[in-house]
Amino acid sequence: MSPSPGPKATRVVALIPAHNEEATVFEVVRAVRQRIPEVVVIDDASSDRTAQVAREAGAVVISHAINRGVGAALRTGYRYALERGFDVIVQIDADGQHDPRYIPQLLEALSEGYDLVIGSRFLNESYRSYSWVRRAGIRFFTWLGNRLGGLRITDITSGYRAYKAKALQHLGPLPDRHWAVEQTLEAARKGLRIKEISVEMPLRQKGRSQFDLSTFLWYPIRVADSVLRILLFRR
Ligand SMILES: Nc1nc2c(ncn2[C@@H]2O[C@H](COP(=O)(O)OP(=O)(O)OP(=O)(O)O)[C@@H](O)[C@H]2O)c(=O)[nH]1
Ligand SMILES: [Mg+2]
Repeated sequence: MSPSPGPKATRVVALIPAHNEEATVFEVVRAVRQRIPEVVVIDDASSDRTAQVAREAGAVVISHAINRGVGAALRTGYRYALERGFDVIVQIDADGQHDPRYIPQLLEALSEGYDLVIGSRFLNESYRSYSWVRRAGIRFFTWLGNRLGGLRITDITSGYRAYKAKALQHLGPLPDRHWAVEQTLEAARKGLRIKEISVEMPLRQKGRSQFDLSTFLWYPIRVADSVLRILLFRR
């Protein structure tokens, strides 16, 4: 008689959205691979050597033909992870702001029963290095998400997250940009269990931020659009 199979091992994948991050992506991929061997970099049509450098560091690289934004890059990554049957997805930026040493804590919180774990810079002092405009924006959108989603979180815009695939597959597709408020609100309204952990998140040292004047001006409009869409159409 053949032995009965043991419990199925949890398959974890790390997704790293990247746009022109050749200065940091090698180190990030290397450090993530020490904790999660399967790393996928979604190269959002970088014009520098991001894709080559990520491949040299051992990541699978999926390249967009044109630049579409962080949310679109994540959409590509989620599809990859769900189609291949991964159980857990860890999401981490390519610019070095998200220290991979927090990965075990994110995974630990998932195994405690949470569906979505968010790394918060507001549970420690690192939020202080951000400009007041950015802090005020994060605080406002977090307040809005808490009010509308019945949550008690502190950093709704953080992109450092971990998900159970079973939970993620219930969420609708992300918008191309400014995806975080929409995703968190939808997750809350669909009853996903959400937890934050404290993550130190220094300012980006290299490369170029997604935030420029036009991003700042569009941000509230895009978020308002997302919030309305969730409230009206996604239940
Ligand atoms: N800037 C930018 N980043 C993208 C894009 N697509 C994917 N990314 C990646 O998405 C992640 C988050 O983007 P960031 O520009 O770091 O956004 P942020 O952390 O909110 O902003 P900073 O604190 O200024 O770095 C990074 O790993 C980027 O490389 C894009 O179209 N533009
Ligand atoms: Mg960043």
